[in-house]
Amino acid sequence: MLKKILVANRGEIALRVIRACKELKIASVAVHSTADSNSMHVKMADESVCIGPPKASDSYLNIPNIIAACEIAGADSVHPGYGFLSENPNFAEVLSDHKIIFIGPSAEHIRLMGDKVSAKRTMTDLGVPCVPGSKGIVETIEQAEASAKQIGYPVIIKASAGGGGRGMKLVTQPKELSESYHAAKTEAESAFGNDEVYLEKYLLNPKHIEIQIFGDGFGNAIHLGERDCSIQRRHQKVLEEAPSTVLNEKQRKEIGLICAQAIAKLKYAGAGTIEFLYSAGNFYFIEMNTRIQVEHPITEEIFGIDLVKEQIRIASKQGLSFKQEEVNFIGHSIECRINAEKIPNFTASPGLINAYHAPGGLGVRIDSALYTGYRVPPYYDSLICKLIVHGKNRKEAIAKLERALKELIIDGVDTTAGLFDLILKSDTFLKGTYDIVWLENFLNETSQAK
Ligand code: MV4
Repeated sequence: MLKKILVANRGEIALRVIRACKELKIASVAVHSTADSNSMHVKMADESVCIGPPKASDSYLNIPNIIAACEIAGADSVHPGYGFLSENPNFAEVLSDHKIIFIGPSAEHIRLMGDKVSAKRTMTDLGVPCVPGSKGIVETIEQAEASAKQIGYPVIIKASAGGGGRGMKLVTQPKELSESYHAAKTEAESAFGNDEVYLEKYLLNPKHIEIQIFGDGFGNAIHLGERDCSIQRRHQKVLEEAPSTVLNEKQRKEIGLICAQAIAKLKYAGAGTIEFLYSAGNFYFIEMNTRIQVEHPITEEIFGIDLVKEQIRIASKQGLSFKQEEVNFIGHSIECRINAEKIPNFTASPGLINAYHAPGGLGVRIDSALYTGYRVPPYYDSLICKLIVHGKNRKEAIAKLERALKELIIDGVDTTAGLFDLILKSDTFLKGTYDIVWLENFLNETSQAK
């Protein structure tokens, strides 16, 4: 087993990893910028190392500083959390050069999935259904025209180095293609230093459904069902739930098995998420994330499995603690992401937390690094609290959420918590038939109603 894990992250996910370390009797090392000296993750870890000034590029993203922190603390491994260096193949490589274990997949697998064209080619070859599109990178406008004609409009141009919605261009008619193609390449070059783009059929109003997988690195892999992450605003997820209201047991088993088999064939090691667009009963692969995700708790709640502990087990070459046939999910779980932002424009709202009270009770979980007297710094992600509920069915989960939201107090900064009271009253949400465009339309309608 690993002996000392350095947690290369901050906020609630750093706490999440430290908690897993404590239960596994593994020593934990927090790293922090000078803006985070008073943060909960620093207080909760066994020891801490300052890694630089507030700017993330000088601290949480600074690879030499993090390696130095590992050396100072004598850490044998690093958990990257999500964001920051979690999907940086160079980081995984440098750690391995220093004989430090990266708790995550190999640099090769991170690189393979970070490049969206190679990810799609790999998944296609492994029998995973993908969105119809160009055969690899589109090198010229002539190729783009031929490809778009074959796919059929509307098409979407995506940057191979992009992902998560960055660097995409929707093209509805042939006459718009040339301008969009050149603009997409220029934007991709300046955003990612790589102008490679590819084309896909643009799917209208799909759901975003993702499959949680784990590989042990030796050719064994399992899936832990799906999460419906369709409720989002500007590519930021707002509320996630598991299981999805639109899948039956047969569909779930089928897509889960396809994913697990692909991951096994790759000899992938660690946690991963395979993202699909889901439309008219069909799954279309778009991207794979090679990290633990923000919304992992809803899978933990319904399966009763600690995903971070499984990551640590895999990194210490102990394999998974369970087999596919030994696990099943129970009930329904929902996560609300509460951000320090002011509605309706979602502008950042950092500042002093005057009062904080977390809800509790059966089936209510809070993953947060907040405490009364804490000052939310202006330098990082605005996520300050995840409220997660688990009920025996969706109706009970919704009732618990409604109740828990009433108990939650976050005073001193503006938050997005009020948004969830509105969402929970919507018929479309209650039916579960929402798609990826639903929330933005709903927000426009409700703000007009005022
Ligand atoms: C798409 C799409 C429709 N058709 N690809 C946005 C994030 C990135 N992961 C992929 N995205 C999309 N790709 C095709 N071929 C629509 C989106 C999309 C979306 C996807 C998931 C969640 C929210 C979204 C919001 C707008 C667009």
